[in-house]
Amino acid sequence: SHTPSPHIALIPSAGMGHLTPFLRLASLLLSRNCNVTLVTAKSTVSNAESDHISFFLTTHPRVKHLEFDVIPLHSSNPSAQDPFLIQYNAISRSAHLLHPLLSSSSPPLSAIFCDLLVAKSVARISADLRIPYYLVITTSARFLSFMLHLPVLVSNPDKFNSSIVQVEIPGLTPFSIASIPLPFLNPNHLLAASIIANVGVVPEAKGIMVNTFDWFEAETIAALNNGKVLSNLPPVIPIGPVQAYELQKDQSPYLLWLDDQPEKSVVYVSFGSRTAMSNDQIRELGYGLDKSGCRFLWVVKTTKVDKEDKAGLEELLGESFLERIENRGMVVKGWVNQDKILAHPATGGFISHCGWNSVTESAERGVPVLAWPLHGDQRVNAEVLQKAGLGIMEKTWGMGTERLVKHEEIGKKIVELMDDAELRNRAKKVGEEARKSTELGGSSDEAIMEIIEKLT
Ligand code: BUP
Repeated sequence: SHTPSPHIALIPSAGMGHLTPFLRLASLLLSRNCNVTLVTAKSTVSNAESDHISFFLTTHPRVKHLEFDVIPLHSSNPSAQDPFLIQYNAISRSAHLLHPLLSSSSPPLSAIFCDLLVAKSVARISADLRIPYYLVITTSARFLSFMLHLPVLVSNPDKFNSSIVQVEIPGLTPFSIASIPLPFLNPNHLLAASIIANVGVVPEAKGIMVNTFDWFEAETIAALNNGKVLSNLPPVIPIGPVQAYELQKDQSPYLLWLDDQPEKSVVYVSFGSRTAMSNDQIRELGYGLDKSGCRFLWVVKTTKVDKEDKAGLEELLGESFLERIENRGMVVKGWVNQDKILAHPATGGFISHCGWNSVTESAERGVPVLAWPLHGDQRVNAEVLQKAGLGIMEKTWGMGTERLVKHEEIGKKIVELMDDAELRNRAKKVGEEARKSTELGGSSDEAIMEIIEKLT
């Protein structure tokens, strides 16, 4: 007999960090014979998002696409400056508009998989239409624990303010205050407010899928699942690292350049799709890369949204810099295929802001990381990867320190990253464990199959 395939709606939030794992999951579900509807906001913040959505739909013609308008934010809130935060908030406030779209889906939906930032509206729709919903978490299980506790923390300002040393969450190793994003200490901040508004409905979800893997965050996942962190949570299900879908053959100059470099000799440098460093820090980083004597592939980003701005590299770094590094380094602006870079045999290290996708991608490829977290969940993520043996971090750099890091120290740390054979072996082991969990019969693979079977 023929069992009908489940039909799943996927609802991501804004920014590449949120969109990417949803597109990968969509591709995975298709390969497991599910019908998939992708639901996105009509306008995106970055070109990167709209380009990736169009490309994904072209290469996955079986996916249906629904778009919805977002209600613009009128706010004098000082945190309403960051275009991504504005969009998170707008999507969160507009998701109820999806009700008619989702209720008329054909074939009828079997489940909704959504981002935490739209959970509140989705929970209502899910209850009303009697369709189960699952959360898809795009950050670490450890940062998830922190977000789940945020309402409790902010209701107790005596224990949650910038003068405390650490934040305690039941069942978990305490968080140092330096790893907590300062905006979260203010419940009126747009991001904190959006999270607090949505975590209340988490217990109504059928499950919480996290783009992590059991081996990588075993203690945290166990604590979440045995009721230590919160007593009323649905199952927390590690399903990662969710893999990149096959892209076209890529002949980009930076990949051809990598082809010519010796094995594991290149340090790849990128701070993600929504973080720009100060010009002074970019300059020090450039000189630090030069000083290290290592080969490098450096993605420079001087603006928050997209990277195709024209601000000259020569102006920023000096003509002599670009001449000096000519045979040893490659500097790029614009979008690169990070997954291909990390998978390339010439890549031997990664200087990363530790956005969670970047962390899971280096885990999967077993590439050692020099963590340089800048904001948000990044420092918590950096601690996770450090603990798992995937990389190193200098605590006085980046988030929570507001210090200009000088090129001498940067150069030294890069050498440490690239020359440490033990670190390289540990990272390789992480890669093996990551791939074990996603291969047929691995923990993440089985978890996904179990969810699909329940929906069939
Ligand atoms: Br930039 C850039 N190419 O040039 P994160 C990013 N990526 O493939 P973020 C590229 O975008 P948040 C580029 O591989 C990863 O999958 C990268 O997500 C890819 O950081 C994704 O690493 C970026 O989570 O988002 O973008 O700062 O902080 O919201 O997690």
